[in-house]
Order: sequence, then C-alpha cells, then structure tokens
Amino acid sequence: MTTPTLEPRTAASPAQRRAAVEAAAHRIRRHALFMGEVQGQGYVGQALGAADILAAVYADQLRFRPEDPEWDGRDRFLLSTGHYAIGLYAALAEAGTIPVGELETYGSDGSRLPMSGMATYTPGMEISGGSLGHGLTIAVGLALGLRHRGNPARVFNFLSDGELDEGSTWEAAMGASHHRLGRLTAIVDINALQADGPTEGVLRTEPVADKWAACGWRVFRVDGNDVGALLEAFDAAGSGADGTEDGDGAPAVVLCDTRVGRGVPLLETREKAHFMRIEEHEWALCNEQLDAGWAAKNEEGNA
Ligand SMILES: Cc1ncc(C[n+]2csc(CCOP(=O)(O)OP(=O)(O)O)c2C)c(N)n1
Ligand SMILES: [Mg+2]
Repeated sequence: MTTPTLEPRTAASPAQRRAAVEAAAHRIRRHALFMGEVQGQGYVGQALGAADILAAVYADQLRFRPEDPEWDGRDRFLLSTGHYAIGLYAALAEAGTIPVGELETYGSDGSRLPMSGMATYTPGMEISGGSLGHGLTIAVGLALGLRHRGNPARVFNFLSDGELDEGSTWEAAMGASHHRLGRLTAIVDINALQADGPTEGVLRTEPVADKWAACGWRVFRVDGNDVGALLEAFDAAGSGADGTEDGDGAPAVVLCDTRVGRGVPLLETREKAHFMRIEEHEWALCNEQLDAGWAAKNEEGNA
C-alpha cells in the first residue's frame, strides 16, 4: 500500500474560493428543501443553517475523491449529529459522491438516505451519529490511528451545540489536546437551539470559547453563515496541522454561530424549528424566498 500524501489546494484567489463556496452553499440549500418536500417535514432548518459550513468543508477544505469515498488518503468528516444527515446528503450530492437524482429517495423505505445518518447505508458517511456526543470521541481515536500509520489526513468532527451538554464531548476534548492531535478540527454549529428549546434554557454552555481554550484547543469563533470568515478560520485551523511533520500540535475548534433556516425567511422565524413540519403550499414559497435571496446577493455583488 502506498503512503497517502497531501494533495495541494488549488491556487484560487480568496474571492474565487468564496464565490465557489457560496454557490455550493446555495445548491446545498436547494437540495435540502427538495428532500424536505419529499417527506413534508424534517430537520430542514439545521441543513439550511449549516449549509455554508458544509459547503466550505466539501467545496474547499476536504481532500477526497468523490468516486472513491473509501480512499485511504481522504480527510475524514465525521457528522456526530445523525439528525443533520439531510444536510450531509445535500453536501455529498453537491460533491458528486451521491447522484443528485437519488435525493428524491430521502427517508423512504429501502433508501440509502435514511432520516438519521447511517454509515453502512450511505457512501461518504463516516459514522452513524444519532446518539449524540460520540463523534468527537471517535474522531480522537481516528486521528490517533492515522498519525500512528503515518497518514497525514485531517479529521473534522461536526458537532451541534446540544452535544456540548454531553460529558463524553469534554473527555474527548481533553484527550485530543493531551495527545496533541493537531490535525483534528472540531466544528460546532452554535444555532442556539436544541430539541427542548433554546440552548441557553436547556443547559447554559457559554462561555463556549473559554471552555475549549481551557481544554488546550486553538479556538476560532465566526459567523457560521459568513463564507469568507469560515474559510479564514478553516485555513488557520489547518495551517497549524500542516505546519508540523507528524501533525503534533494543539487541535483546533471552529465555533460557528448560525441561524436556523438561514436563507428562507419563512423558516428563519418558525417557532418550532428543531423538527419542522411545512405545509404543502409553503414549499413553493420556501424555494422562491431562497432563490430571491440568492439573486439579490448576486446583484449586490455585481453592483
Ligand atoms: C445521547 C442522546 N441524548 C438525547 C438525544 C435526543 N435528541 C435528539 S436531537 C436532540 C437535540 C440536541 O441538540 P442540537 O443537536 O443542538 O439540536 P438542534 O440544533 O438540531 O435543534 C436531542 C436531545 C439523542 N439523540 N442522543
Ligand atoms: Mg443546536
């Protein structure tokens, strides 16, 4: 077996990278709305809120081969939050790992795209993450194993803010810095929401940045719906990792403040946002609002 090596990033300018990622994020949002409409309900708000993060990862940061999802040199992206699978399917379709035409099977019997993520069903899905708070523990083991094998791949773990309520997350956080897993990047979607209501009311986790720093992590906090800010943070998180030969350094966390339903005003203001039921007549309006926002953004950019 040949030892995987890091493939160089394309030499695009920051503006080109940003434009490519924003366009990918728009398509991810469209895919997510499409899948939501197939079922009439789902975790659509999370997918819309995290679309910019997923696009930055899949269209810019991750080294992978869409046609060979098990390529050993790939960077690993672990979704701990199984219920965000709809967002990951949209990103995998955008990335070319899943055919776009398959998205219409989302949530149906026999589909490779179940409502909660299952690694054995879906190409490109690294772990089954429905039981919250386990992703970072797996990521730590994976990063240790890769380093042991001399494989320079990065490991990303996408967590929700609800997963910060879990003790296992913090055990893993301490373990990662103890073992100096510099090629590990945690991404936390701070949408300030959980199944039982606002995060602040369920279990106060702020000051979040201080907690990660106290565990020995390099901490970046950004507007998770600002693609330029996301790319800067991911670049900085990764440069620490690539700067050392064996990835021996502090792990990095990118804390992303996002808005549930982002890009579709009708859904941004929904009171029950964790699991959305959307009426049949509302889907057309959701798509219209998404496209109108995208057109306005492009006009602004061209002005
Ligand atoms: C270990 C565990 N405890 C509880 C649940 C039930 N559960 C499913 S989603 C969820 C909310 C977690 O918060 P978050 O992921 O931030 O919610 P969201 O932002 O998607 O609304 C909970 C408690 C679970 N899946 N796993
Ligand atoms: Mg949340």
